[in-house]
Amino acid sequence: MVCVIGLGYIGLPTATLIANHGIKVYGMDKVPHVVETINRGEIHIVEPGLAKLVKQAVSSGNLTADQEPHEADVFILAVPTPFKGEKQPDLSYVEAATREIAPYVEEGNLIVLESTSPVGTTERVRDWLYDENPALKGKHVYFSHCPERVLPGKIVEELPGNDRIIGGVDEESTQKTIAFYKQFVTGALLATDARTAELCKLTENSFRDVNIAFANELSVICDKLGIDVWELIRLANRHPRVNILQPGPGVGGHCIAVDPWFIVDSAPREACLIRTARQVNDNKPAVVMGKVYEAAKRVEKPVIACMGISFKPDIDDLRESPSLKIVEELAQRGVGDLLVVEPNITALPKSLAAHPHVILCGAEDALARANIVLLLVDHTPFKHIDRALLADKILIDTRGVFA
Ligand code: SAJ
Repeated sequence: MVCVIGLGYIGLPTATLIANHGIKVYGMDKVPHVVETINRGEIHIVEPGLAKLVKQAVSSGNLTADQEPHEADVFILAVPTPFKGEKQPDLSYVEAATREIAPYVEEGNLIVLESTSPVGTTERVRDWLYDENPALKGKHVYFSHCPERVLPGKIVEELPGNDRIIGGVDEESTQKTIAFYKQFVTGALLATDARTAELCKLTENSFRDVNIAFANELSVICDKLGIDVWELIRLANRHPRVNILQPGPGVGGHCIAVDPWFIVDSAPREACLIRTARQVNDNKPAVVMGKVYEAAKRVEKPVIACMGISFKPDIDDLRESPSLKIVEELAQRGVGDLLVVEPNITALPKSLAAHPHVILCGAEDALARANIVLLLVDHTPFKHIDRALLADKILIDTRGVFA
């Protein structure tokens, strides 16, 4: 029996995968709507292919959701780890979840932390658990970190297939966790200790952030020097050992823009490159807005087609989206009429909906009316736009779709 705490983007697919391997799973979430939706066999998040699997898991009787935890052999913590204040990790959800399961934990149980966490968190989970349930002290309870590594949009494929890092607070915990994940993960299960596993996950996302920052910095340098950054990167990447990522309007989502700060917080003096990369990426929306203000000065009545507001292509996810942030600021500053084209949503988010100069419209309509085209997200349909429609417009292409 398994109890999964937190039924969001990671907890729900994980609970579902395990349940569909014939193991009884109790999913726990504090939000009544989430629990009710899942118990109807439906989902509350957007993730391709997941709905069918949840339906299967619930109708088989192997997946049940509840607002309370449940006794189990294995407890998986999949709760958010955002940051607070001056970019410090907020572990309050992990601590609350640990204290909540404590009365249900028995000798021999395994507690797995999947949430992306700063170094030392798995050990803190152990300490919080013993603090809440002192009767367990001296008995064998196992604790591991097994960080989630799936790409939103590809979770169904990546969850069973990706290799996993498994780090216990001791060797027995590591081995017990590997034996558990073997039942439903086909990727390799790589053993280490808890602290290395924690830093490994943070390292993966920081690696990506630093590399995106390199591309973003190049785009700013190229603007200054009058060079086409897309051509530059294409050419440089023909070197056998160069592989530059793509510049954009900034880095969005919950992970890459957050996790590097956990390293900076743990080693503030040492993590210079990682901190600078974060700053470069966080500054990119301002660079894009500067270009829009310049363009707006050159036309009498600016009408701006804002192409895409999600945080990455071909999804409807607007969370921590730099593109959305740019459009919100342009709206607040009253730069002109904003025609938002976002093929993956049917209504504008609240932050834009009430604004008199912002409307959601189709690509054709927007391109017909705009004098400035601001390409923010490389959605697939945008790649097929007839270039002739852009001929008389000022084009600001943050993604190189038209390059
Ligand atoms: N981006 C660029 N240029 C690029 C690649 C990405 O600007 O060349 C931007 C995207 O537009 C987006 C942001 O970076 O705004 C992040 O997108 P992403 O697709 O790179 O990653 P996420 O945030 O959806 O998922 C990441 C993944 N981590 C890595 O690839 C190392 C995923 O495997 C993790 O599980 C996930 O974070 C997580 O939950 O931590």
